[in-house]
This record gives sequence, C-alpha cells and structure tokens, in this order.
Amino acid sequence: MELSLKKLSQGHLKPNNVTFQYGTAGFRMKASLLDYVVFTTGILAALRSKYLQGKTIGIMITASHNPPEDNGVKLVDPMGEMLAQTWEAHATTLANTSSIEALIDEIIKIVDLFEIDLKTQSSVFIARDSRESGPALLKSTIDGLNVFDSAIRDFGLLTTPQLHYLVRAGNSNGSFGHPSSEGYYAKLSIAFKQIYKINGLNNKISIIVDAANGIGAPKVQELIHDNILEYFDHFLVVNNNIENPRLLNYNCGADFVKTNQKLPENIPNPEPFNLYCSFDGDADRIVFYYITEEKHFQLLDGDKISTLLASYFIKLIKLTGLDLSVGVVQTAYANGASTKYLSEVLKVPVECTPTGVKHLHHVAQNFDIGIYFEANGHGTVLFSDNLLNKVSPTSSNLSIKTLYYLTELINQTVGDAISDCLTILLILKLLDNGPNEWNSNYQDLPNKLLKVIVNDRNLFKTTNAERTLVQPKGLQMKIDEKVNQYPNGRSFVRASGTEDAVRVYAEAATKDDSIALADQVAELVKEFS
Ligand code: 16G
Ligand code: ZN
Repeated sequence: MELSLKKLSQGHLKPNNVTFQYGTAGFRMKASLLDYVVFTTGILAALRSKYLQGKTIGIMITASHNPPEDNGVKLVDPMGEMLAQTWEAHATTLANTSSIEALIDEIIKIVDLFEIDLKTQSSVFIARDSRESGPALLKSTIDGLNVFDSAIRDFGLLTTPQLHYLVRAGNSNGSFGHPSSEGYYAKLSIAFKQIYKINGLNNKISIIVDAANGIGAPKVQELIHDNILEYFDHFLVVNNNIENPRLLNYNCGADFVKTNQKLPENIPNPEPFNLYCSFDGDADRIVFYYITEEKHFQLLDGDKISTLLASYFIKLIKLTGLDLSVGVVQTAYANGASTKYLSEVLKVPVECTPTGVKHLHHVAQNFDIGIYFEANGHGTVLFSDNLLNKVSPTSSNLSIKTLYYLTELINQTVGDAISDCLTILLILKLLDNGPNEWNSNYQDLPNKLLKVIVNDRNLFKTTNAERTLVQPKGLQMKIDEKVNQYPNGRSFVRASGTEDAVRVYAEAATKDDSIALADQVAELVKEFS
C-alpha cells in the first residue's frame, strides 16, 4: 500500500489553509480545491468496500445545484443509501491530512479500527455530472481507488439517482434491476406503462421539463423518447444544453425557480395551466409549477408534492384493503400550511427532521409508506418490507397491482427527479387532477428565507429538528418574542451545512409580516454573533 500510495499521490496535494468537511451531501466547494479530496475519497471508498466484504460502493462527482465552477463528491453505500454517518468523520480526516505520512497513518488507523482485510477485493461504481471539472476529478479519484486493488466501473455521465440505483442493483443479484442505464430505464418505463394500462388511462400526458442544463436533460430524453413517448402528447425538455458547462443551473433549474418564485429562462410561450417542472443539476431534486390565467406564477414545491402523494396513497391503501401505515417526513422549512393540511385534513402522522436527505430518509423507514420531501424538492417514497411482501403484479386487486408497480417506479434509494416526475404525472392522471386542483388543497403561508453572513456559523447550535437554538444563549428567547408579535408567525435559525452562513426562515399570515419577521430575526442573529 505504501509504495502505490507514494506513487499515486504524486500531483495530489492538499491545498494550504483549507479545512474540508464531509457535509450534508459530501464534500462540495470550488472545483479547483477538490483534487486532493477526491483522491482521499477514492481511498476511503475502497476501504469501505473492503470493510463490507467487497460489496460495491458508489462515488458520485457532482455539486448538484451549485454554480458551474463548483464541484463535489459523495459516497453511496451498498443499498443505494448515503454513506453511513459514522464514516463521514473518516472521510473528513483523510481529506485533511497534509502529508503522505499523515495520510498513511490515518489509513492504518481506519484499517485497524474496523479490522479491514486489505486482501478483500474492493468494488466501486463511479459517475459524474456534466461539469467541466468532472474528468480531471474523476482521474484523481481513480488514482485514490488504485492505491488499493479495486474493481472500478466508470459509468461516465449519470444523474445522482441513477448511480444510487446502479449501486443497489449491483449489490442485489438482479432482484432490484439490471445494473446498467438500460436496466434503470427498463425498470421505470415498465412500471410506468403498466400503471397507465391497468388503470385504463387514455388521456395523454403533457409536460415541459427544465433540466437546468444538466445531466438530467439527456437522461430524461433517453428514457422517454426510447420507451414511453407514445403516452405523451407533449413532451419537451428545455435548458438541455450540457455542451456549454457554463450554463449549468444558470437562470434555470429547481433551485432558481424555488428561490426566485418565477419561470426559468426558455419556457416557450407559457400557457395558463400547462404543467412545468424543473430539475437541479444532478437531477435528484424537482419542483413543478404553472401560471394562472392572470399569468401569476404558482409553485408546486416539495411540500405540495408530498401532500399530493399522501392524499393519493391514503386513497389507494383504502382500496387495497391492506393494513399499511402512511407517514410524511418534512424539515423545518416545510410550509406551516402543508404540515397543518397533512395532520388536520389528511390526518397522517408528520415527522420533522434536520435538513438533509439522509435524515428524512432514515425516519421515513418507520412507515410502510414513508413519504419524505424537503420543501426544495428533494424526496421520494419508501416502502417497507412488510408492504413489499403484500403486493404483487399478479394480484387480482387492481389497487394492489398499482401499488406494486409504484414500488417499482419510485426510486427508493434516494430522491430522483426523473422517477418523481413520472410518478406525479401518473398520479395526476389517476386522480384526474390538473395543476390547479393539485394546488388548491392548501394555500402556502407567506414566507421569507434570508442568508446572514457571520464570523463563525458554528456558534449556532440547534435542537428539536433545527427549530430551536440552544446557542448562542438567550437568542431563542428573543426570537420567540418577535414571533409572538405576528399572527401565524414562525421563525427559526440554523447554520447552513453547505455554505459559510446562517439561514433565517420566517413565515406569517401576510407577505409583509413574513418579511418583517425575517428581517428582525436576522438583526438578532447579527447582534448575537
Ligand atoms: C444539501 C442537501 C439538501 C439540503 C441542503 C441544505 C442532500 C442530498 N442535499 O444540498 O437536502 O436541503 O443541503 O443546505 O442531502 P444548507 O444546509 O446550506 O441550507
Ligand atoms: Zn442535486
């Protein structure tokens, strides 16, 4: 190991004065700083695979909705889930070693701690999004992997959820699907066709997809054009230019639409009540929207997606006659009106977790049907083994059959914009709803999100799923005083996990109140920092 490490580490140096942290979704920052990080992450992936008796681990090189000059890397565990949290600290430690000797020491510590048998052959699947920095970072990651003898499959350009699917398929002996892009397309499109056919749907589907000029563009086109185009009377992908990497996430994509509450660039002749959706740069996030006759923009975000899913699954479960639990998982960013609608109208249990997909995913596993979405559009539905054992494609009950195919259509490894998109399109048809009916289930409380730059965001510590500050001392009390001055007021403060900043969220009965409350809380944050 030492010899190959010395040879392979040449050219991969840790930049001075930077501290790396495996954050909410892996390492993410300016691509120019990442070379050493991807090298050490390659090493860790090989160790993780060896530790898990040679099961396949995934490495995804992406910075999601971040600007084109950023990049990042994250690891995928064998069942397609995010890297186990206990290993995040090891990823951070390796990335922060500033000499080869220190790196060797840390590797040895990990090998000893987990009693890793280095002779076990490691196996790693790797893919990247469409960023310009991707190929060079891929090469450095592979150097890291080659420190140990690893079987490497480079899948080239993929969406993040495709890689999650492939890793799980690769570890599942065919029971989850074929471990190839074709296998992914086949699984989704077969399920889609079956749901459409067995339910006797005959109205064709219309959708315009804004793919953020990211990798989701060619992938959703391939899936739909080659497999299910006959079910659409209008299918168009805009912002599909991945040849010019500078356009990635620029004035388009899920983050742009959610943050600015307006249409992305390049929607041709927007028509009232046409349904649109936006992916982010690596297609693990989706939001929908439409415009009214008065040309008002209406966002159907992650909260609207989870309420639609919850109301549909509650109806479906009744028709199956099966005894299955349904629950929804949100974060503090979920609009208060959505939480109220879920618990008071739909009467489903609603759980709140800290921000970041891994937290929601974990809690959603407690239900037979665990629906989780962040307001920003990250999310999916998880199905329990109990449920999977009760559904079958050969059932004589149409609802049970439909439920079976939904478990195939919905990507259970991670939120997947393509899979979520197909699912929502079908559910709207099954419920015979258009965007306006979907949007009418509840009305969002006006809200405001602010970013405050502080000297040290680590001073801000929270509890109660990020809804209550425990530090700095005294600040939460002051926030509560402000909140109490506004009808339906709610506000919370948390340190960002991806940026050096603190975020302030506020909602209230009127737009003006939500802005005033956010501003006042932001002032308090500055005072206390
Ligand atoms: C990451 C998370 C996302 C979360 C966001 C919060 C994943 C795959 N991504 O992008 O879920 O909403 O961080 O960012 O978990 P923040 O901590 O900067 O507010
Ligand atoms: Zn993303």
